[in-house]
Amino acid sequence: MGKKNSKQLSQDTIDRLTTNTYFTEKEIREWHKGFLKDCPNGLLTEKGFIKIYKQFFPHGDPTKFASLVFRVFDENNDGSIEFEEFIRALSITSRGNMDEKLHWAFRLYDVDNDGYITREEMYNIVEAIYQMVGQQPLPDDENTPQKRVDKIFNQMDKNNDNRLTLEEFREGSKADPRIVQALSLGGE
Ligand SMILES: [Ca+2]
Ligand SMILES: [Ca+2]
Ligand SMILES: [Ca+2]
Repeated sequence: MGKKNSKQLSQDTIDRLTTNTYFTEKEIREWHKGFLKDCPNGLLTEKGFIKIYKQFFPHGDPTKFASLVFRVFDENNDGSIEFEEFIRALSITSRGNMDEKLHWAFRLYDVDNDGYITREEMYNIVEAIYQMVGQQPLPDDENTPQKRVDKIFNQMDKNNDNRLTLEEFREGSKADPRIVQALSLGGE
């Protein structure tokens, strides 16, 4: 498949998306209209993506978090989100089942894509969430990013090798659903 005109929504694309996502054809067409309104050339750039987040988090700085989420949306790593990538990500984050959401979240946390989440990677995300909501943790706060990460890690890292596999992440998140909730910030 070559690079098609990204502005047009072909029947092929619609069929593929209705098969692979939780959206109906009608919803997909609606989303496409809105997508083109925001991105007239059919491609959502990182800059545009950050701008959308800024509308939702006017009191904080969502730049870092939005950049991290952008990576997960941009499946083919070409530096922009095309409509299909947008819909697939939206389908999982808004309507996906627990396993799909967890797998998606795992990809978000695993920034270097090596199949493991390290403490640093998790710290990175938690810190980005704090920045986004504009919350300044107090030095003695129970909930500083560092303390939260250590707590989550100790709970999840069953074999104590200082990195989380998808399986450890999945089991740990099921035991503590707040982790998944934190991720739907911006999803709904
Ligand atoms: Ca892309
Ligand atoms: Ca990693
Ligand atoms: Ca481990």
